[in-house]
Amino acid sequence: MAGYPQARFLTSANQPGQFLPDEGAEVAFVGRSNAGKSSAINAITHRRQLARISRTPGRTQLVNFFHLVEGVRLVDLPGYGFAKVTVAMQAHWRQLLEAYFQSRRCLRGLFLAVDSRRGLGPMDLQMIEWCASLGLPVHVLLTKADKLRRAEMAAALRTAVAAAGEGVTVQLFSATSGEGLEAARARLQTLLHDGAEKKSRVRSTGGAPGTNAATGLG
Ligand SMILES: Nc1nc2c(ncn2[C@@H]2O[C@H](COP(=O)(O)OP(=O)(O)O)[C@@H](O)[C@H]2O)c(=O)[nH]1
Ligand SMILES: [Mg+2]
Repeated sequence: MAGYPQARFLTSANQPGQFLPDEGAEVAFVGRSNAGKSSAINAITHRRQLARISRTPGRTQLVNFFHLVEGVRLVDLPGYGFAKVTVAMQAHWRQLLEAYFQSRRCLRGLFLAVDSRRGLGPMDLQMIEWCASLGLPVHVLLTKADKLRRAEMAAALRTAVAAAGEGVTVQLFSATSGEGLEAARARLQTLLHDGAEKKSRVRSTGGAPGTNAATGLG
């Protein structure tokens, strides 16, 4: 498969009012800052330009929408774990993510990018828990697998599968080597076609992860 030749950047949102109309289907990418989200979107779509856009400083704190095919979008959500973040920025990020997750009936699932060398951190686990409470499927990409030896890859996968828990799918991925690329595209297609159809998502959840002071955005 050659990717998504029609993929293109649509818009960035800094507040819920700027989200695109809630129609069709979308899958959102989330993870720590630098985990490899933008590179994964680039590799999966096979469009270099997209990753460059979502790496542009200033856009990393925004919700970036990409057209994939007719009626279908990818969404690059602002990353977490960045050290230099003010309390005001954290509050803004939480509010933006909560609004996004709670308002998008078109959201079919989440791709969670996790650096395969670091494994799942507390924020990743909170994100998984939060999605479970919303009935949203999560697929973990263990990124930068090209940095690991085969045995290390197997160990990283085992550890992540155990940490992520039931109902979460996990795979090794490398935007550089193409490892896991077809598996990721297949999972994306499955989510877009069979993912959670949100009728009325629970509103009274614990809210977005990131309440602890050590949590930065990126
Ligand atoms: N070796 C390697 N480096 C990667 C890979 N994916 C991303 N990176 C690097 O990791 C850094 C962060 O990637 P980026 O996609 O911008 O992460 P984001 O902040 O989650 O969007 C960049 O320097 C990338 O070149 C990969 O598969 N292999
Ligand atoms: Mg990025």
